[in-house]
Amino acid sequence: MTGAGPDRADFPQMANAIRALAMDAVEKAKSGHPGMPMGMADVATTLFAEHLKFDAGNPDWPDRDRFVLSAGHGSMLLYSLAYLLGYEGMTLEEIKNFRQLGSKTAGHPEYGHAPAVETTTGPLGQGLANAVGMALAEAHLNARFGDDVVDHRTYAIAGDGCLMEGISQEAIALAGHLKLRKLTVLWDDNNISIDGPISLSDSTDQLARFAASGWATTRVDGHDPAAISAAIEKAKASERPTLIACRTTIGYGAPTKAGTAGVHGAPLGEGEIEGARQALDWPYAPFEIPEELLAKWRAAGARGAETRAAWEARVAKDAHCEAFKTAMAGDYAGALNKAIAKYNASLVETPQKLATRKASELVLDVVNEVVVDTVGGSADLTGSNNTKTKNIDVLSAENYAGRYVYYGIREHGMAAAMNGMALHGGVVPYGGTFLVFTDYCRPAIRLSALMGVRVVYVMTHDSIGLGEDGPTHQPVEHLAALRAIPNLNVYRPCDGVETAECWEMALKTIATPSVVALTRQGLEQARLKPSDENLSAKGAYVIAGKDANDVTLIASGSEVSLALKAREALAKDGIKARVVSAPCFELFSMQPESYQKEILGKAPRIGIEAAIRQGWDVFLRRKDGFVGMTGFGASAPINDLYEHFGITPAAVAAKAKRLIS
Ligand SMILES: Cc1ncc(C[n+]2csc(CCOP(=O)(O)OP(=O)(O)O)c2C)c(N)n1
Ligand SMILES: [Mg+2]
Repeated sequence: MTGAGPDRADFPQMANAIRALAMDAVEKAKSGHPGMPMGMADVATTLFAEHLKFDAGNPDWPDRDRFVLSAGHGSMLLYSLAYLLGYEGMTLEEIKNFRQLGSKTAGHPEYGHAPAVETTTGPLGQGLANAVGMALAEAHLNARFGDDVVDHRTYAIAGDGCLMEGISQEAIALAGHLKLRKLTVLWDDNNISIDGPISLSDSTDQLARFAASGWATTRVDGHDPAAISAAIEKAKASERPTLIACRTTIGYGAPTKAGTAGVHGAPLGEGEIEGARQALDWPYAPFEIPEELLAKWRAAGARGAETRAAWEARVAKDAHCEAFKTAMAGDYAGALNKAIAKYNASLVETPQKLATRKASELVLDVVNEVVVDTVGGSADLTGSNNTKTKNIDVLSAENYAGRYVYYGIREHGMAAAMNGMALHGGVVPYGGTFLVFTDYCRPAIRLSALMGVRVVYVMTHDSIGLGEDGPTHQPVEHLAALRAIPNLNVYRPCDGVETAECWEMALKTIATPSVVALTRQGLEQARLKPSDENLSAKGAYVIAGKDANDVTLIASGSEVSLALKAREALAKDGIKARVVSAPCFELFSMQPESYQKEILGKAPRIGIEAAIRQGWDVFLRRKDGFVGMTGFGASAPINDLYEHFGITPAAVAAKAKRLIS
């Protein structure tokens, strides 16, 4: 196993080093959260010095245990650990620059900024659900590649806040159901949140709640390393995920503020820090860590080096070595290119009228064959989202090697778990629900984008085109709301060919998540000519009337065929309309100005989308027109709805005539 670490007798002073750095850094920054790191210092010390499998010299070692600080406000806990353990780049200077522009030590842990930060946390509860995704990815890869290649655990520190957030219920229920035994949650059970004692707002029996979802549970004194260690040891042997309730004192060591909300999120102040130094028997200057103690921490950081080296040697000889490396690299561009081009050529040869959700399923048949590392799923809408292809099995507690997760009616948990899976690496997660319920996923989608991870959100029933289910199910503002998220590509393909192109792009953009918005209703195939190029890759392109210059009709998804019909109607009156298909606004915005100008031309423009106009300024100027929605939809058959809301070829043609007259 891992090499010998420091002696348990050293733990109290090692933990005090975390406390001191947290106090000092928050004081210097004049902002931050000292209470949580001071309270959880003993738990973190015990975990990192005795249990966690990691090598500070190789933070990206694929078989490391994952550690998630779900209570992200306690970021100084993670930064202190990273410095003390000797992660490269996490210097004392960085600690002193806590919360300053350009430092690695941002207010909350930001993925990609600093080593040891496995995920961005801060929005409470997200980290917990990320950890479930990481444990799920581990279980899957372990089943595929065996213990010799993949065999690690996932630990998360969660606070009262994480456990109160609704997402925690989705996450723990999913983890319990899937029996993710290598997942351990260390709950900072300190009875305090910002407004005061937890009794102000909650009286849940958390252990009973977790147990009801199939978890093993235990309670320890979070300031007793022996007890903490024994509980972690027990968790390692458990057949179920484990919750360890760690009873702690927030701001442990602060003479007057410990145990109160006052220590949660503000500097302690000079006098209180002085008192804490005395109470903790910590006679050192601010940011000073005695050399001998630092050496003990550094020894803890190097504990896993031998295990890591042995793993590398073993994996190099393993039969799964190549497949594992391919999975971890996650670059499928070449293989996808060929497969999608071939598939699209077949569609052009035999055009099909398809709902794009069905087209997505057909493309996924191809994708899942070529990209064997996808793990799909849906939040209880498998038959509607068309996310399960015939060639993949169900991933369950009995078959972790499966590639399809029945996430249950847990959109938020699904989205956050997919973030965890993508962060873990080795799998490419995609998952579906109705587009209108992106609202239920939004906090996690935002984090996919902020972190820059490849998650594909398959969002069907993308407009009033879904018909009778009515306005609760008909997205109108969702495309705009999603397009407002930076670093998120929102695709709305118009037919089978574009659907395949959009899927190809979604899988190729490794540092950007994607939403693929798909129709319930059937659409005529709009792309009928062969093309060597992925035309959707530039976000928008001319689909008809390249040389027309009276009016330019720009549409996405289901409205492209409508624009093509309007073009025909206008032609009868001698008006030449160009039609631009715009499957991805974000990719179009990234094109050079010359391309954008060439596509849009100089004529008056009309945007057409069965959604609100907001966000269309990518294409439309003040004087241009828009045909779409201005309010909620209604419950009725699809044709009646399009007629009722005036989204018809005739309405577009009439608007075009007004614009150019
Ligand atoms: C989703 C979300 N809502 C609100 C906040 C603001 N917030 C940060 S910490 C916190 C209290 C958390 O309490 P707890 O987890 O018990 O942390 P402790 O005070 O024990 O450190 C709140 C409300 C947040 N970060 N995320
Ligand atoms: Mg608390």
